[in-house]
Amino acid sequence: MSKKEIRGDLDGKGMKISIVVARFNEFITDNLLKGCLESLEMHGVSANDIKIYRVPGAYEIPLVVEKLAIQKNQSAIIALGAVIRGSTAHFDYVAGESAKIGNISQKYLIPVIFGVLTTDTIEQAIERAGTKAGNKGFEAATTAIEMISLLKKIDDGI
Ligand code: INI
Repeated sequence: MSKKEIRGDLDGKGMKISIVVARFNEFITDNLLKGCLESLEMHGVSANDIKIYRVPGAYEIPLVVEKLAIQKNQSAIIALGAVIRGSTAHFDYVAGESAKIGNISQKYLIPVIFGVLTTDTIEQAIERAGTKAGNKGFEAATTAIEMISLLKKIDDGI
């Protein structure tokens, strides 16, 4: 029996991307945004097709993501934030709320990518924002492009 494996490509030409980025822990989220934009540019997404929405903290991300998803005019939405347990008494609430974007993705059938760091320490967050452990923002953008492409293939009956 022949098997067919389908995966998304990494050609971002023509894709329209919205980025929702939290200002809280801005020294981290700025680096996530930098990595995210680097990946989008590297994969051919036009600067004219990128919109950046700033929100106060990760807790506010889902509302703006849902507001954008409802418009149905974006290829994907990328959420960027940094929730650090060490300095957050209500870590679980903030991190848990930000993760609700998964439900929005499924409700509106649009890739919503979780580029929110949830770490125990500031050091871990720094590592994942472009130093030792890659850049989660870069990964989020690459994932967005791959998922847009994969969904399109399904739409095209591939
Ligand atoms: N928001 C974050 O994005 N990261 C955090 O680590 C954080 N801490 O530490 O509390 C944080 N809090 C703010 C929160 O996201 C809301 O903006 C605030 O509670 C107002 O609704």
